[in-house]
Parts: sequence; C-alpha cells; structure tokens
Amino acid sequence: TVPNQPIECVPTVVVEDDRTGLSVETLKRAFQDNLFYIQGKFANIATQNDYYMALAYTVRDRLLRRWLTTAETHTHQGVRTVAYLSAEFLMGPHLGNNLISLGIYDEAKQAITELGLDFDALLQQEEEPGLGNGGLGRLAACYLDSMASLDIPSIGYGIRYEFGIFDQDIRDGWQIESTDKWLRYGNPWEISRPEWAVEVKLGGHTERYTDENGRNRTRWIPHEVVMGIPYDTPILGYKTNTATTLRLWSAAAAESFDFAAFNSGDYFRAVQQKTVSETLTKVLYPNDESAQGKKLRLAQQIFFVSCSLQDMMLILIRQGIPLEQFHEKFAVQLNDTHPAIAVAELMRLLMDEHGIEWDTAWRITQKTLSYTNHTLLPEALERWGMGLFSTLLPRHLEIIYEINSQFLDDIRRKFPNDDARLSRMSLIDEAGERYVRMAHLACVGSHAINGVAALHSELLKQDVLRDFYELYPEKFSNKTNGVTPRRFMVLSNPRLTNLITSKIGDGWIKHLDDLRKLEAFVEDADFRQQWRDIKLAIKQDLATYIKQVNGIDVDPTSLFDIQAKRIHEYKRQHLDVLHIITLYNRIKANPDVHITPRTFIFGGKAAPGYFMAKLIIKLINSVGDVVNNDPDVRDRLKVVFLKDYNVKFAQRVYPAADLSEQISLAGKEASGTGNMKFSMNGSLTIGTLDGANVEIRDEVGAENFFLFGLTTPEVYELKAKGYNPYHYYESNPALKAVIDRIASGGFSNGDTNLFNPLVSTLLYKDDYLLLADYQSYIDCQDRVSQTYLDQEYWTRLSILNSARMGKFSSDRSIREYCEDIWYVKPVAVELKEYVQAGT
Ligand code: AZC
Repeated sequence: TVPNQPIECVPTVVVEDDRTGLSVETLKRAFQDNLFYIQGKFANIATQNDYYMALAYTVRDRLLRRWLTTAETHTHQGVRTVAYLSAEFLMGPHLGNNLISLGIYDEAKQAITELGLDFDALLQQEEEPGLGNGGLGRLAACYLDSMASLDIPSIGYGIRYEFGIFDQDIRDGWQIESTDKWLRYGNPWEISRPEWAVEVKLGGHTERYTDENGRNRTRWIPHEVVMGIPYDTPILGYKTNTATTLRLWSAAAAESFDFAAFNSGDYFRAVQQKTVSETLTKVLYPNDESAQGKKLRLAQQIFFVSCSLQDMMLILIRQGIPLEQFHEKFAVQLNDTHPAIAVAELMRLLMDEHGIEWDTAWRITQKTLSYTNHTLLPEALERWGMGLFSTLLPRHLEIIYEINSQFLDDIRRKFPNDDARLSRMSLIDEAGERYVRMAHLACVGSHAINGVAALHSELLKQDVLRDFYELYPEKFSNKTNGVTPRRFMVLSNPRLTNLITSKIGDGWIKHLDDLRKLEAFVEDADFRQQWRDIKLAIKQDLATYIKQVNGIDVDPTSLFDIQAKRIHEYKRQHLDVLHIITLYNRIKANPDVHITPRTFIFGGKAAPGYFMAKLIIKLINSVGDVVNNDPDVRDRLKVVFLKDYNVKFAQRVYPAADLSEQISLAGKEASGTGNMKFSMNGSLTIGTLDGANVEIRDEVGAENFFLFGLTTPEVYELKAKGYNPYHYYESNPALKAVIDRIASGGFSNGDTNLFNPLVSTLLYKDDYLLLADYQSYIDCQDRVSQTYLDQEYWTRLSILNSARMGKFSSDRSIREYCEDIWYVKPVAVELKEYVQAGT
C-alpha cells in the first residue's frame, strides 16, 4: 500500500486498561511503564524532564480515544466545522490543563506523590509553547478550549514555530532577549502527520492557457515550492468527549523540486535549498515593530494559509464532497489580518487548481470567511509593499486586482462621483509607494467583520473601518472577548476554586454565570475570612517566588498592585510609574506621611525593536532600585519587575493581585483579556473606560470599580483642539516634581540623558495623554489606598468582582460566534468500545 492511502481497518489491539484507566494505581503503573519504554530510563538516572515526559505520555494516552473518536464522528456526520486561522496560538502548558479536562488532576497528583516525586515540580517542568505575542494569540487558545468544551466541531490552524516568543532576561535593568528553544527536549503533545503534507508555491510568474474544455485558465509557475508538514495536538474539552485538533504547519524542503540539482551532482545547492525552506517556520515575529518589508513574514502567512485551505479541501475530496460545498462544510475565521491572504488563496485554489468559475468561487469565499479585527492603532494595520508582494505572490496580486476592480465598481454605483472614497477604500494604497491593504482585503472577502469589545466595535464603525461600515453595515457585529475559566481559575487558582465549589457546587466551571450565586455569601463573615485567607496565602507564595527570583523582600499583607501585559506606550506602564514616584515624593517630603503599603509588580515583554518600551522597562527597574533601598521608605513601597512574563507565569500572577492595572488611554486598547482574568480571581480594577473595561464595570457595578481618566470622546476633543502636555506639567506641582525627579537623574545616578527620550516625549508630544490623565489617576489611586484600609469592605468588593464575571467566559463568546457568524452547532461525541478485528 502507498503510505498516505489509508487502508480499511478496525483497530486490532484491545486498548488496555493501562492506557486508559483513571485510577491512582493504573496511573502509577502507566507512568512507570512510560518512563521505561518511552523515555528509556531506569528511575535512578531519570531526570526531572524524563518524569515530566512519562507523565505527559500517560495523560496523552488517555486523550487518544476521545480524540480519534471525535474526528471520526465529525467526518461521519459531515458536520460544518470551524477552522480558526491564527498566526499565533499562545497555548501555555498542556499537562495541568489536560488533567483538569480529564477530571483526573487529584488522582494524578496522588499517584505522583505516592511515587515519591514532586507533582508541582513536574507541572513546572513543561516548556510552554509560546507561539504568540500576547492577547491575540492567547485569545485563540482560549477559544480552542471553549470550542472543544462546547462540543463545537473545530480545528485551529497555525504555524509550528521552532522558536516561539523570545525569552526575556533583565540585566542592569534592561531587557535582554534570547531564543525560546521550547522543542529542545521534545514535545509529547504533538503527533506529526507527514503523510498529509501539502506543497506551497512561492515567487515566479503566471501564464495563461486554454484547458481541455476550451476555457481560459491561469497557471502559476513558482520559483520555489515548500512543503508543509502538519503537527497535530489534541485539545480536550472540559469534562466532555470532544477532543479537537490544533494543526500547526512546519516548513520543509520539497525534495522532489530540486531533484535536478541532486542528479547533476550539485548536492550542496540542493541541501542549501532545504535550509532556506526550513527557515520559513523558524521564528515567531515579535509584534509592535513596523511589520513592513518583512518578506519572511508574508511568506509565513501565505504558507500556513495555503496549507490550511488545501488541507480542508483534501478532507472534503477524500469524502467525495464537491468543493462547491466548501462553505457549507467550513466556517473559516481570520484572526486579525495575518491570515487575510486567505481571500486570494481560496479564490486561487478554487479557480486555478479546481477549475471553478470566478463568480462561484467568489460566492464560496465570502460565505466561508469572516474577519476579527484586534486593533484600533492605524499604524498596526498590516499592509505589504507592492514590490515584495508581486515578487512573492504574483498570482495573488492578479486576483486581488480583479477583486479590487469589481469592488471599486460596486462603490461607484453606490456612491457616484466620490473619488476620495474610492482611494480611501481601494485594496491598493496608491498614495505614495504602493501597498496592498490587508484589512481591506479581509473586509471585502468576508461575510462578517467583528471587533472584540463593544466600544472597539463601535470605534471600528465610526473610525478605522467607517467606509466599509457605510458600504456593508450588515457585515459588522461585536463579539466581546472572553477567557477560559478552566485554565485561569480552576488550574491556576485551586484554592479559590475549592472554596467557590464548596459553596455553590462546580457547575460554574461550565456555566460561569453561576458565579452569581456567590453574592449570597457576601455578608457571611466566615466566608469573607476564608476568601481573604486564600488571597493572603497566594500572595505569600508569590512573595516567596519574588524573593527567589529578584531577591526582594515584599510584605504579603501589602496591597499587591499588578500590571502584567506587553509593554507599550498606549498601555501606559509609565503612568503607573508616575504614581509610584508621586508616593515616593510624598515620603521624601515627609517620611512620616501615612502611606498604605503597596507592592507594585510589573511583568511583560517589549518588542525587541521598540526603543521606548525598552526604556520603560529600564525606568521601572531604576525606580525600583531607588525606592526599594531608600531607608525613608521603610519598606512601605516595593517595586518589582518580574522577568519573562508568559502564560505559565501569568497563572501564578492573576490569583495574587489585589489591584489590576488597566490604564490604557481610552480608545486604544481593543479589549484586553488580562483585565478579565484578574477580576475573576477577585482582584479589583483601576481602569479607564477603554476596551472591555467598560463592560466589566457595567457587570460588576460602578461602585465596585475604580474608574479614572478621559473618555474616548474627550480624548478626541482634546486632541482636536490641540493638546499641550507642557501646560499640565507647569500647572501641577506634584506632577512637575515627579517629572523633574526623573529628568534630573534621580533614578539614573545623576545621569540626565538616560531617560531624556521618555521625559521629552511626555512633555512635548505625549500621544497617549499621560499628563492629561495624571491627576485623575492619582486621585483614584488615593481612593484605592483608602479603601484597602477597610479589609472587610475590600473583601466584599473582591467577592462581587468574581461573582459577576460570568459574561467574560470564552464560552459565551464562542456561543455568539457560532450563532451569528459561523452557523455551527454542537455535536455530541459518543465513545464506542473498540472491538478486536473480526469480532
Ligand atoms: C490584542 C489587543 O491589543 C487586545 O486589546 C485584545 O484583547 C487582544 O488582541 C485579543 O483580542 N492585539 C494583539 O495582541 N495584537 C497582536 C498583533 O498581537
């Protein structure tokens, strides 16, 4: 048989108890068996990683029956499937999450402990797959969890980067990047499927020809062909039989292509070609840098999009389903514009490779695709220079020109004599150097366009995508983000989970609205005491960690004030710093002043090319050095920058916060999802009316949320009338003293140059209006400090915050996508017992 032709078969092996059994005894046996047979080690020489791998394989075995049965069920029933296309999936470690989904966390812990090993250390051993930058990639991961948990037929398609988001170290206060070698010790969760590899073309030129039916067709003669190899990871839903797939593509040389070189004896050239191909999926691009001119990034996009669409077509072809039904079988979601080339690629595959006519192909494309926008920053909208685009994707460019010409005709009909509109909306930016506008391509080629929070979706309609809204109002909707309570409560906060479950049962884990039942306990003093004790214990753990990693002593009873997210000027970590310095100045002016003790904790990575963001990290660390060591402070303030913020670490941080900093300038943060994770774990929020903060405040109640700052319309108004930051500096003595302390070298050993770029940006430009929002922020922080003194009252607010977070479960988001955009329904998966062949 040919290896990639499946043979008719029924499993011939009875799946034995040691591969499926869930009791402590079976788990122990399986673990020891895997240590011996898979890791190939006796216990006396096994490393921590060997133990981790043995446990991971033990768990994976227990997923497989559900995984294969899910695939078989979906294929058999010919269901419509969601294909979530994302250049990033920030999954975080799998082991703990899979144990929770399988419902055997406690059993596994007991088994490992009885074998004399440290279970938590084994969980920590897992290298997380950091295949994403931040919110966008993590959202994709939460959505996979929710789709599986809700029994939605679904598959995540992305890129198997060999190196994920860089590791961050801090040296002398500065960020230092190093490569993330997450695959170094192997990845027990993936199964490669080389038999399902596909080929992707790049470069070259196109030709016209007439096919056997006399039709004019186009053929693409590429310069290069790269092979895409799928690697599959199971995504088990929480306590259900559905296990869906994350299919990540890895690039490899298409051997056959350079056969000529091999035959002519040019062995080295042929092998070199191989390394060029494999570079394609080497590394994840850090965001925030100007994405322009990055040929490899565009190549990554077409690579994973083409692989994924071809894969979907093969799935249909294998089942004998005609491709005219593509849109009935797949709902393809574009996670931002990174996969937007799918519009042209789907057209190309349908027409050039499968002979479908333009009109039919276009109808299928629009019905299949939908697009989620994640940013309001105009500078972050992707566009590709024409030179680059035409060199790499000559055929796609032709298709885009044709789409554009029909699209512009449509606009001319609806808005006659409006040339300005035509040039604003064109898929091609012709203002100076010519660019392909990916967001426009995504809007035209999709049947649905959504933002990720109510405010963001409104601003898309009024601002960033206004012309598109006027043309196709029916395509627009809002889908407020959500996060999975399985990872961000059950797994990361077992103590709080147990307390909640002891009061209201465990239904909330699948129906987060049930958390409302906690409101009944707000007036129960015992409950409040338990709630507080848990928070304190978690803070104590974080304090121990901080001591180990940063060598700083922090007081667990102090207010833990945390800002953890990517470092960006619009997120305003430096506004948080201005507050710290304000408190420091108060102490320096009067060492006996009353200050509510606070620990300021920061975590987050800056894009390696983003100078200002890196300088903000240096500033945080420099302020920390001064404040943490000044005897006048008497340990009332501590500033800690925790390096290498990632999912694993985030899980430790969210539960430990008293106060969550969500202080972006109104109108800039599309949604935020960290804001939700903090609140769920009983943190209060200080925030602006930005992104999903608005909805969080609506849910928890204005009286339970610390609001400050300008609103979006006020921001627009202030900018329109001419914003002058210097005026705020001059007229506010406390603010002036803060800026002056930085500018005069108060945190740089007298060096007045080091932070000058930051200081002068604030004084003379201040695009993100820190100085305008400063006083409002400080006043609000003073209210926070005052409120924290009344611990009983604070605890009530903390409980209410958790209790009212039901809306922000990603299950709710996914239900909305299913109903309004994907038209996909849950499918129950029934586990059948395997039978032996012939019985
Ligand atoms: C982020 C947005 O900044 C954030 O507000 C939102 O919550 C999140 O997407 C999920 O929708 N955007 C990104 O992370 N963007 C990139 C390119 O990483």
